[in-house]
Amino acid sequence: MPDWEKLRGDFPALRQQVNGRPLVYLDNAATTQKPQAVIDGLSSFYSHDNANVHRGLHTLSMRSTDAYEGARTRLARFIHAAASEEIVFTRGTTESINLVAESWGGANLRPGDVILLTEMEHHSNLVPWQMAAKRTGATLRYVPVTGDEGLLDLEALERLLTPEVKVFAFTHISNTLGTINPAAELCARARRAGAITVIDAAQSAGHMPIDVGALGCDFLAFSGHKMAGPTGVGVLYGRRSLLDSMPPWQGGGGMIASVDFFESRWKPAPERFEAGTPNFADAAATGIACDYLDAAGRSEIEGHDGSLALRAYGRLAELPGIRMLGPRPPTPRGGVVSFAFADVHAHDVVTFADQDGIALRGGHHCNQPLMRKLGLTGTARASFYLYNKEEEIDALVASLRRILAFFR
Ligand code: C6P
Repeated sequence: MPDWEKLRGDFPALRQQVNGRPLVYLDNAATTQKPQAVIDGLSSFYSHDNANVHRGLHTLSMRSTDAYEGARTRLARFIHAAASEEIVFTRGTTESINLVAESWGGANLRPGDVILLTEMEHHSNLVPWQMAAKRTGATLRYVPVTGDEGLLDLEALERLLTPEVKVFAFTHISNTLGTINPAAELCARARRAGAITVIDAAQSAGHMPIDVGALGCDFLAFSGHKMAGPTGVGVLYGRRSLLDSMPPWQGGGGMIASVDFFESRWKPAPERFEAGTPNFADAAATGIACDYLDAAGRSEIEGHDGSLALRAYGRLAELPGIRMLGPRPPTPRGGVVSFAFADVHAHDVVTFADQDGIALRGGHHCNQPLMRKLGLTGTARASFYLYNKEEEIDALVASLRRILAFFR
C-alpha cells in the first residue's frame, strides 16, 4: 500500500490555511492539485529546454521535441494504446470530443443516423454531438438513468442500440453521480450493433488503470489537469485506422505534408490533428504526472478514492433531510459524492463550507439535462483524490452540521 500521508506531502498547495482553517480540498473532479515533481518539471523545462517543437534543427528545439514526443509515448503507455500515433494532444477532454464529433462526425454521419448518448453526460459529451447532429442531419438518442441511484438502464440499451446507431458516446465515471459505467461491456454491445464508441474518461483516467485494448473503445478522451498534471493539455486516443481515415478539423502549421496556393495534403495522425504550436511544455509535464500516478499505483488510487467516497456517502446520509445521489453502497463508485438539501441551496452549502476551509463544488456540474430530469437545480459535491484522508470527511460532516443548524 502506498504511504498516503507521504504522498500528500508532495502537494504544496495543500499546505495552507483557508479562512484560518487547514485547507480541505474536495473539488478534485473539477481539477486536482499538482505534485512538486510536476511543478519542478515544468519550471525546469522553461529554465533549460524551451524552444518550439518540430520546427528547428538546433539543440533546444530537438530537446523540446524529444520531451513532447516522449510525453506522447508516455501517455500511450499510460492507457495501453498500441502506438504513440494513437495519441493526439488537445487542450482538454472538451476539445478531444469536439475533434471526434466534428471530424469523424462530419465525415461519417448522415440523415437517418443516430448518435447514442446517456442522460448522465457532461455538456462536453453532449453539446458537440448536438452540433454534429445539426450539421449532418443525424438524430440524438439517450440511454436513461434510473433515478437518484444513477445507474444506466442497461435493458433499455438493448432497444436503443439499433442498426441506425453509428456512434455511442458515454462517460466512464459520472462527474455528478460517481457512477462507474461498465465501459468494456458497453463497448462490446455497441460493437456488436455496428457502432463506434467514444469514452469520456475525464473522471477515470487519473483515478484507475485504463487499458484501451481491454475496454475495446474506438476513442477515449481525458484531461491532464484532472490527473495531477498541468492545465491546458488533453488527450484523444483514437484507433489508428480510424484517425488516419478522418479529415483534419483545424488547418495551419504542423499538420500539412505540402501546401500549394489552392490545395494541401495532410500528414498522417496524430500531426494531422495538431495544427499550430502545441502546448508542448505542459504536455511534457503531463508525462511526469503519468510517472507520478503509476509510481503511486493506479489500482491503489482507485481503491483509496472509492473507499473515501463510500465512507463519505455513509456519513453524509445520516444528516437530516439530505438527498444522496449516485449508486447506493456497497456498489462501488468513483471518488465523487453529490448531495442536496431541499431547504439549503447548494451555493450556500459551498460558501459556508469555504468559511471552514473546505473546497466543495455546487451547481449543475455541467449536467443540466440530468439535473432537470432529477428535479434538481444543483447539488453540492465532494470529490476525492489520492491525498485526501478520512479526517477530512469528519471536517466536512461537522461543517455541514453547522450549516444546517444555521439555516434551520
Ligand atoms: N468536469 C467538474 O465536474 P475539461 O473541462 O475539458 O477538462 O473536462 C470536461 C469534462 C468532461 N467530462 C466529464 C465527465 C467532466 O467531469 C468534465 C469536467 C468538471 O467539475 C468541470 S465542469
